[in-house]
Amino acid sequence: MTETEHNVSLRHDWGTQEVAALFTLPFSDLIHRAQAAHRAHFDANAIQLSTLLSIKTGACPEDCAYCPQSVRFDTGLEREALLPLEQVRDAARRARAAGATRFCMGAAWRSPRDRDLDRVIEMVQAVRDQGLETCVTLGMLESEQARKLKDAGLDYYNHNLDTSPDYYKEVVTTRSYEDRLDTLGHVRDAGIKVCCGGIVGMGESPLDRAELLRQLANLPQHPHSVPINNLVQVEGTPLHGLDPIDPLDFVRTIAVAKIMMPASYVRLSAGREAMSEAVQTLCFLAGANSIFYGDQLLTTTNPAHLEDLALLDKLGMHPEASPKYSDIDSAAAPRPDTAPRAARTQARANAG
Ligand code: SAM
Ligand code: DTB
Ligand code: SF4
Repeated sequence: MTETEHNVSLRHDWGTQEVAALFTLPFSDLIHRAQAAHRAHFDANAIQLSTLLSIKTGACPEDCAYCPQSVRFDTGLEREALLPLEQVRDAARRARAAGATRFCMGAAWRSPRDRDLDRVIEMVQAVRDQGLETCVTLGMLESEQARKLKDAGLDYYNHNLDTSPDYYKEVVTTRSYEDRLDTLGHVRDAGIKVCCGGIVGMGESPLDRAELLRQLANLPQHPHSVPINNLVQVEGTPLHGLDPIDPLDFVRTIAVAKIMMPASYVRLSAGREAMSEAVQTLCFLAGANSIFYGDQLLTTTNPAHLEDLALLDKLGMHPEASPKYSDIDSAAAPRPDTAPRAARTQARANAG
């Protein structure tokens, strides 16, 4: 299917009430609809693996209330300058050896300076050379910067809307929702695939969650990848100490995202460490088909990668093979210590 044909069946005219109504469906009906939407577009047993690396850490001038990297909050985080190229290359090599197919580099900037962008472009090229898809998240971009990244071969740009327009003002004051939408427009116009999602568990209302998803689905194109983060509460940030979201409301958010954007990868993103295997499994049932994979997110921890492989194995699921580099078979990644089941999973993955 071409991109245009593909988009014909996708809706961009969601109304507030109908999205809110999806959230209130009986749980079983909601999951059934999300599974059906998911299976129309994807192998329901394959999970895409993306590994994160913070290439520039801390001392960010923005005031995002959820973020441990803002210079305004005392979170005890040590700032780090832009990493040397060799260190990025090594991390990418390790990620690929562990079975990731995409490598996402994050920088704690409001927006990149041109000389920083040139160094990031070298990193993108080094990561591509390792046979990985590339993603960066560098803050706000001008259109010319987006074009330079496209020319360097960047596959994805991550820039989240984070929450509803109304609630955004409560969480971030140093930039606006419009700023975020402008950057997304530059990325899209440059022909880079968009990775855009948000965070739940920030004290937002159920309507804010519905509105975030409505904003995402009503963009001119659905983001190729939709990360749904569960707030990682870090001491020293203003959002530390909030009541966490009910896990079933988190699952509902994943399911509604999949129903509204069925052809997009919905990523079960930050916050998995605080989730049981059962809740993560419900997220997969609800149509999540991507995870951050590796022991570290940007500045906080993530489940150990062998634990993730063991969970997929237990569920009869498998890592998605690289869509771009056909020589890479993620299912050949190091397996957890469950050889007979692992062998079955791999045989199934290879057959599909
Ligand atoms: N500085 C750039 C920006 O904000 O666009 C890129 C890096 S920023 C850390 C990338 C995304 O990480 C944010 O948009 C937010 O959605 C997510 N994030 C940051 N802190 C988080 C936290 N404590 N829990 C969950 N997600 C978080
Ligand atoms: C996204 O949506 N989540 C990632 C990635 N995009 C850049 C970041 C999660 C950060 C969690 C807190 C931390 O580790 O600093
Ligand atoms: Fe800076 Fe990004 Fe963190 Fe906001 S989310 S404080 S822009 S690193």
